[in-house]
Amino acid sequence: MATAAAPRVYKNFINGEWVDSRSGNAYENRNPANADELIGMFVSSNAEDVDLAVDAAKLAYQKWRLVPAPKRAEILFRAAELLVQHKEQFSKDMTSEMGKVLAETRGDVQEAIDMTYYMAGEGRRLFGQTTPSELPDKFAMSVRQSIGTCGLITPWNFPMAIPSWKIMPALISGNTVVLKPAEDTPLSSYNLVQILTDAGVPEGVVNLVSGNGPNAGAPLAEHLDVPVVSFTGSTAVGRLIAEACAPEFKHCSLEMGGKNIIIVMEDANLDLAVDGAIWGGFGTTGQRCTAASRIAVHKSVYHDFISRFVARVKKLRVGDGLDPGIDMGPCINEQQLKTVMDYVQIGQTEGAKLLTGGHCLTEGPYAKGWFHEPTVFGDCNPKMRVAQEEIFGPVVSLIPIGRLEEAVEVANGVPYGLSASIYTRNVNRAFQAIRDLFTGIVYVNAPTIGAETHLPFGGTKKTGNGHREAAIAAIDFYTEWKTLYIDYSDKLQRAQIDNAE
Ligand code: UN1
Repeated sequence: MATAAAPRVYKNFINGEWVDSRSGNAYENRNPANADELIGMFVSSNAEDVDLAVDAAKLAYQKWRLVPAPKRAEILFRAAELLVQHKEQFSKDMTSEMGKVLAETRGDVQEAIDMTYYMAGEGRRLFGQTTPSELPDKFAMSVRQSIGTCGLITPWNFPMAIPSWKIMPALISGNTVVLKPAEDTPLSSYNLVQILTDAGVPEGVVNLVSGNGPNAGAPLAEHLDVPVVSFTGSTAVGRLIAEACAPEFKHCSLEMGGKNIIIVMEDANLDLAVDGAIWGGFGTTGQRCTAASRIAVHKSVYHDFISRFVARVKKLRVGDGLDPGIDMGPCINEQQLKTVMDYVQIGQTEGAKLLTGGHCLTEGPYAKGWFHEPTVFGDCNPKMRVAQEEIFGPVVSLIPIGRLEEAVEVANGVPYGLSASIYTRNVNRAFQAIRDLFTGIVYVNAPTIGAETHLPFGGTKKTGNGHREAAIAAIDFYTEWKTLYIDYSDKLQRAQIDNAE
């Protein structure tokens, strides 16, 4: 009898080599659209593996920090070009392990390309300030300095983009990294690390340990030789990371939950608003921190909006993201599907009106995946759990609103503050909303998703801890300022003291 070929085992990348885990264990990475498809085995790392990776990164840091930033940049430029060459294959790999449709995984790889080019460009900037001293014959300036080894813990919903948001600014600033990618989507990180290596990143500068949070992520966040930790994921895990970082006063950047809103005013272009709500609500199966999970619609256009929106939602084709013509893929795993189903139940119990969807899909082409219908709740009270809590799935809650002030109060009345959007043709209202929405990102006449890599990304309240990713903000996180005073007067000059006396 013929036996199937043994699945490929993907190893850790430590000190420039692909190596087994000390645990001797590996876990399965399966396609969320088809559980029969085994993508590969990935090693289950433990604290010993993390120690080895951190040791390698610590050693490599001594040389890497001295490589001139424009030379570090040349490697990143090469990596960006290699990513361009491999974009199609990496996108297909990503759809297979994560489920989102090919157009979106192409976007994810493109976001990594954009970030890599952008941060490579920073290699010839990394600007500090040069400013007059208050004293004569004295020179004052500030420069950025690298910090050391960065522990990067990344989520499954943007399996290449988000690792690149962390790796590229860390590297261009002169740090070394240990990446612990999400358990569900390690192949995309494997691909990214392979590209960086092919582009010429020296051994030990980029290390990867696959595995789960408690066994691999926690020892990385706690490690005494890791002064910088960046995490994207749930608010609950973010709190654990912050606690792990606190005793050592580590740089700690957290990007966590969202409960983002689209506000549709009575003067909005309704067709445009419906387009935005479909893309914001159901893109990536709603599994984005930036997903539009609430839509507040002015009462005078509420029914018109509902009928157009629900008609469009009903037409969304759910299936395997690699099949052309599919609009929405599966949930990432069984647990996430169960969370979605629980929230559908909660919404109904709370009295929200189920306008379409509401079921998981289990028959025919859906039998082997974690599929759920795109689901819309109408007439939601803003205090309902489905309108307050992050679901991270294809569920949108519609909330009727009156004046803009009320819409802003609803928008701000959640524990999170990542992204918000308003559809209006009234410039005064648009600017009022820009001023009053307390979120890290505001869109006008565009949905809540679609952040670009050269602008700060992050949110207020329980979405973050005051840091931003992407843009120069990321460089600020991965560097320390060093302020320089050079006195060429040849005498003691005392700042703040009256020197004329
Ligand atoms: C995320 O949801 O975790 O703006 C990141 C966007 C994407 C990034 C999303 N560029 O939706």
